[in-house]
Amino acid sequence: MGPEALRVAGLKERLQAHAIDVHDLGNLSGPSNPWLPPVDGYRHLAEVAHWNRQVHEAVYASLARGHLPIMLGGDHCLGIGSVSAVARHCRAQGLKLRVLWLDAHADFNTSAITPSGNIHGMPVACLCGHGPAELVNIGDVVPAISPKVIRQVGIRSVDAGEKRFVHQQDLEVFDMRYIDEMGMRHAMELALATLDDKTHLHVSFDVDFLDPDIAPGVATTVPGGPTYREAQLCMEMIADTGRLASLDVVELNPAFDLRNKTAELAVDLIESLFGKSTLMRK
Ligand code: HAR
Ligand code: MN
Ligand code: MN
Ligand code: MN
Repeated sequence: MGPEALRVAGLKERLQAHAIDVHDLGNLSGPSNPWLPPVDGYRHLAEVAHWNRQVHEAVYASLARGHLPIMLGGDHCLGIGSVSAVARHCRAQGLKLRVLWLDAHADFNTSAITPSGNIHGMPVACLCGHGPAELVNIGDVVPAISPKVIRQVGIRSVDAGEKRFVHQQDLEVFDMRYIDEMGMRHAMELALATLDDKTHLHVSFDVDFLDPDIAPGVATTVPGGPTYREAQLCMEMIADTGRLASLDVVELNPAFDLRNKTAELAVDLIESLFGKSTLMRK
């Protein structure tokens, strides 16, 4: 339902209004959600692997055509397929990679430490090589990426074992405490530091990044997220780099939304990400 809600909220039309050429390639296809309990620490591993293989191929094909893919989820497990495709593209093109992970959660669980078995809590770990073969092997090499390329922003819910693993793997995290103390501007300056014209910037936008007061349309709300203005600034600063080359928009769940409010907000923020701003900047 997420992609449909973003279409209804006018994603394509709003980007076209900024003279961007948009092709909606429609929905990918795959198995339906079996709604079963976890098996060996994973829920729906076979289905998640199938969907991620589809996403990987679609994102890689889009990049190979020179396009900027926007992958609409679906949940954040799909970041495994998209980010692995982006990493493969960067290797093929000799580009550096920076991944901005905008999220309330670190998504760095493994089957041994997950409290839920939900794979949407594991994509960053899988991309860094910690996960089941079915997911870790989706790209061209294992691990698909190094933790060094990731910057996480907005984090405020990390499980106990996950905290230790984030620390051990030395992920660079700008959590809400950091944003409270230093401000979104400073966090984003550091998260976007050292990009150059050979850097591919991928943004993985989990809609639960946003404060639930402004974005109720997700299943896993966590209080205390970025406000509307902080989120706008975050997107505008990404746009200012001119390096955005691929995007995920995930975890939007219209069943929890109020009159498509969260989808409309996501579209508004995506517009900022593509360069809409109030005035011309000097
Ligand atoms: N950390 C929890 C778990 O692993 C919740 C993860 C929720 N993740 C998302 N995407 N909704 O970030 O179960
Ligand atoms: Mn989810
Ligand atoms: Mn996430
Ligand atoms: Mn999340």
